[in-house]
Amino acid sequence: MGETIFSKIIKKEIPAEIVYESDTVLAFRDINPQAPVHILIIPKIEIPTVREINGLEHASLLGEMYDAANQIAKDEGISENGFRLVFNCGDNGGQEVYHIHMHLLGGRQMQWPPG
Ligand code: DGP
Repeated sequence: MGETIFSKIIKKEIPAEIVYESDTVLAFRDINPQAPVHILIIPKIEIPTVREINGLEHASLLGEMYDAANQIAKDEGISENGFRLVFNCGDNGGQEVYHIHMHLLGGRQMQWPPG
């Protein structure tokens, strides 16, 4: 399994603006923000895409990622007005980094459908 830029961020080999960290989850600001608040929430273990997620194995990890998203949304002051959580998967999903990541976007009115 190939190492991604996110593995280097987890190991603190390259810098990122980290906003949340636990033993299993890390969250940092997206380098190319698409909204006033744009944070990536990632597991510390390498899972390339959502396709490799298995409910039995990863349930608690996913729960932690959603807990982190809710906590960060509160910390960033976007919880009450609402926000968007997105996992891109594979080429058609627009995934660029093959280490699963939840995008937390907020601070403006989101549009639908997405591009
Ligand atoms: P996706 O297209 O869903 O794979 O999103 C990947 C996101 O990762 C994209 O919004 C830009 C962000 N990104 C890529 N490289 C870096 C980096 O080195 N640092 C940070 N903070 N974000 C990055």
